[in-house]
Amino acid sequence: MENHRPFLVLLFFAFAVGFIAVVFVLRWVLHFREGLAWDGGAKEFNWHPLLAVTGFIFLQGIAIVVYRLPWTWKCSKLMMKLIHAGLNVLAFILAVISLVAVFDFHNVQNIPNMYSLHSWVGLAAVILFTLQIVLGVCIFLLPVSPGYVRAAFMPIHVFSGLFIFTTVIASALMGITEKLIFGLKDPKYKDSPPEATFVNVLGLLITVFGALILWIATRPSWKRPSEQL
Ligand code: ASC
Repeated sequence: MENHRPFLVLLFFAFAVGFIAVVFVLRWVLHFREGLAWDGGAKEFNWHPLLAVTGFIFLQGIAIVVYRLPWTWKCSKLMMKLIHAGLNVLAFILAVISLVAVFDFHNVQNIPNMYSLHSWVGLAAVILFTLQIVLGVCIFLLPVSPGYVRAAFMPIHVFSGLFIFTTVIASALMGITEKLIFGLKDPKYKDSPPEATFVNVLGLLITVFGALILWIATRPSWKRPSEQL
């Protein structure tokens, strides 16, 4: 029997840090900002960070490491693929709603779209994620592609998944910084009001969650036994 304890401790830690990040973003929009509504105003914008962190970061991170859970190794491979794909599709849906919220808010308020580096990197990540899901389903889930195609595509799928996840985190850090610079007027960001400190900590939590997921996903000895070859 292998010793799964280091893995389980780290996995629990990753889950806890990701969950706390979601709680932090919820407290940010409800306590420090205007709250949530679909009204074309600031409350509509607030869906953007909430759904991006919950879906595109937390759910995508969990989706990346589901194959590593020892208690799922008895489950069929198809079941695990469906869970991996399902979590990623859910992450995708939340990411798309978060984009609709921000575009709709900009259009109602006459704020230009797609000028910032945050928006370029973030939209690129959504486009690559779409491609990743479509190719992943076609190659690994549908019973159409032969084994050698799956084997050839697997390293690309793994690399692009980790790359997209990392890119989303980079985009979140830029978005957080932008929002603090735009949103904090009196006192300003540079005056370190409580909201600035709180949201800086949110950025750190997201970064630590990303590091833990990348570490867990890249340990060859923590793979599902049938895939350790
Ligand atoms: C799959 C699957 C795997 C890989 C492997 C190619 O669809 O279940 O374990 O692709 O066949 O690396």
